[in-house]
Amino acid sequence: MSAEDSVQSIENSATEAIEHTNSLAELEAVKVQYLGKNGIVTEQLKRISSLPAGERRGFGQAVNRIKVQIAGRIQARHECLEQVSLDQQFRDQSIDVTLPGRTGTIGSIHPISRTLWRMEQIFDRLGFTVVEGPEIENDYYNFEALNIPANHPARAMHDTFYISDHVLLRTHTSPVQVRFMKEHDPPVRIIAPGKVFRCDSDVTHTPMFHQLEGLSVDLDVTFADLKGVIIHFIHEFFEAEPKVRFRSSYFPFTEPSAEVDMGCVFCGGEGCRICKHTGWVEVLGCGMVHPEVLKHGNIDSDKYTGYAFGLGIERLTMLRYGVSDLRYFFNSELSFLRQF
Ligand code: 2NM
Repeated sequence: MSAEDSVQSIENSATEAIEHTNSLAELEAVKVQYLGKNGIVTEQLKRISSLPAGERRGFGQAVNRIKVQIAGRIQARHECLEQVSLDQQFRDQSIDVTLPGRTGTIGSIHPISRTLWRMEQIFDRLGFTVVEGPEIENDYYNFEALNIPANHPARAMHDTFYISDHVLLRTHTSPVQVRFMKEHDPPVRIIAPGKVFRCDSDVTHTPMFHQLEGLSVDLDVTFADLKGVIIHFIHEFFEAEPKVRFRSSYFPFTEPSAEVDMGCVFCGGEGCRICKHTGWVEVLGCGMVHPEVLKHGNIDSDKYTGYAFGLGIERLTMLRYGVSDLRYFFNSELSFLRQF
């Protein structure tokens, strides 16, 4: 093989090696192999001085020509591979603007709060104002002012959480209403919602639950007014017009007293588990405020009359949303809460 031919074959093999590289590292290795300090082309350049004088020029030119050629091909391949790796990097790091964004987790309103707000809206439209008061009470406001005598069963230790001799957790929100009556002359038209506490815990009772009590005191307030407000409330709250009945009952703080039932909204009165096959479900208690209670509220019971009512918010929420177990309201199960 002539010297020129062997130089040409170096160029050919270099070209092939360059074209077969698939990464910048592979290309760098080829570059070292041919153009490095001990590379194939470099070795040829070193040979020049040992050649006969007549061959040096032609051989030198040939080697230098392939050196420039190979360097140019390496450069071109370098740019190509760099572009490929850049494209890959862009693909890997690209942002898909069609993906849904990362949102924060949004909470929801607890069903008890929802129901309370609903009730407040309904009573607000009827002219009632929301009043709040302490959850820690004394026995005067929780019992005595409400005409619950010392020997009444509701006073027994097993119903009331006592903090000390005369201090306790309120068992109903009525003390709020007594406090309000003491400070305001009639007309009084208030609702008192909030937490109440009873030492009672089983499948249908929790030691803390929520109540809403209403009170209206004015001249000539009658049981008919009470009936009108209660029936209207039930129709609004359930967004239906079930039958409503007032059943004679007893509370120490009202006389006369009644418990209110409505036609079962689940079976339409046919009878089901919810209404224990009676067709009726109990909704609330109410009555005409006992004169003794008005007196404790500094209200002249010869001049004024009033009605009052009390309802359990958990119970009405269960009826309204068809919740089967009271404990769902308290165990913070997200799959339950997210439905509201
Ligand atoms: C009920 C039933 C009947 C009631 C009475 C009073 C007050 F303070 F005015 F005397 N507030 N709420 C009452 C009356 C509550 O709950 C079943």
